[in-house]
Amino acid sequence: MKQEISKNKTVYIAVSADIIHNGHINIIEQGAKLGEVIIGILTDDVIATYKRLPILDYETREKIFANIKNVSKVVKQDTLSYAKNLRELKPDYVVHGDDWKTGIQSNIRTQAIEILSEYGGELVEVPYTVGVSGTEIDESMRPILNTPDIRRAKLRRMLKLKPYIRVMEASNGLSGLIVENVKVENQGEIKEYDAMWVSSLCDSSFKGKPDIELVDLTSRINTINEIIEVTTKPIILDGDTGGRVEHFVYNVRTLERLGVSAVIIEDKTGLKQNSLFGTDAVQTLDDPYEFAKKINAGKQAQLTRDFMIIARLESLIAGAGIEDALKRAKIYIDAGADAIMIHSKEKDGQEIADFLTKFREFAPNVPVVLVPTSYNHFTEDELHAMGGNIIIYANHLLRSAYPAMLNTAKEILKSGRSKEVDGDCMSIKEVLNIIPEDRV
Ligand code: SPV
Ligand code: MG
Repeated sequence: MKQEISKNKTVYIAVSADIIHNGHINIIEQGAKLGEVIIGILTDDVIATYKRLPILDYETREKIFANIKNVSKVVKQDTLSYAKNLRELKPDYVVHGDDWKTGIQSNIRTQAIEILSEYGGELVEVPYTVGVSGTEIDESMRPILNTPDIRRAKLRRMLKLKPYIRVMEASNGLSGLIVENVKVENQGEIKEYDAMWVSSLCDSSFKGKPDIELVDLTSRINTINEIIEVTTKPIILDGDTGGRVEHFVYNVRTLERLGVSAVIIEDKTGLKQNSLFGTDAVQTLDDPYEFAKKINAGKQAQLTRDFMIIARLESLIAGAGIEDALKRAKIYIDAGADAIMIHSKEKDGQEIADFLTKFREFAPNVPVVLVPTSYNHFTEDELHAMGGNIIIYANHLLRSAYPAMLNTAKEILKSGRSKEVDGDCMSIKEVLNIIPEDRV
């Protein structure tokens, strides 16, 4: 008799389930005792916004779940909140592991309970399956599932799934690890960096060299390899001017092979000077049609669909104005640029805003990269609202590391011993623990 009643009941279980483990199966089994199991699968964009890109895409995860024993139906859950699906499906039960009572998911739980009570539904919490953690399995699998092909494709996947991409400079293995692993919890959301920027300014500065294309590609590739070896996030390379067309085409393939996702090249010629000098240095803009040829040759040379060549407009840096930048943007997009970067060293960000308003009139869907080093009062959300899709913090790890190192060096000199800097330094134990030996 009991069995009969439960047949008419429905049970809703939401999963992201990139990696399926016996914890999921336990919950489905528990759910099946109560009624017909409907699985709500979180969509790729929802997962990408609250944690990392899923390893398996929605379609694959849907197929897998539809074929699991005791699952009657699979539906999309396209928000982190259960609200929409619960109101639509009105399941008799929601089944979830009891691990969501605390932590980041507790708000979602509270809301689900409220909605269930609107129509008399019930939340059933089953004890968390001890000994399996999806997060731990995910973390241990990511380095393995990180072939150059998978890694390279991540940037384009993110561009499709996320409102904007947050990028931080990484200039060696250690700073790569920071960008890879640092997370903060903010209003129920875990925030982390999406990708890494291998800056010419920082790569050169860490080598004690000026940012004038003196550090050659072989050396830049060593840096990239160092980062690639210990991280999984997509890499955007600052490719300076891209050099000669004849060299650029080879370099594109080298970068693709490594698993780099994008190279950004700037439309300057002659001795390259860092853009943040502005017109205090000689900034010579390339002929736009010559630069377009370089972009086009690169696009022809690339072997994969995923790799991106991004055209960086230096008109505002060189004092040539917004109209010049817009004209060039059109030419570079026609030549095949996958995105543009507009750079400015003005503090108020007005010329960036004005450029973007006009740019979006003729290129509504071309991704735009912004590097808000000077106009850093804007939040990411504001930059996104202005038209930015990739936001790069281009040099902040270098800029914070250098003064800290300098201060320590000075204090030891002053004191004639190192005791005074104990408070500024991490302990040796912490150093030894930054990098676990069994990472790979
Ligand atoms: C870099 O990080 O090397 C860049 C950005 O090219 S900027 O320094 O602002 O020119
Ligand atoms: Mg640079």
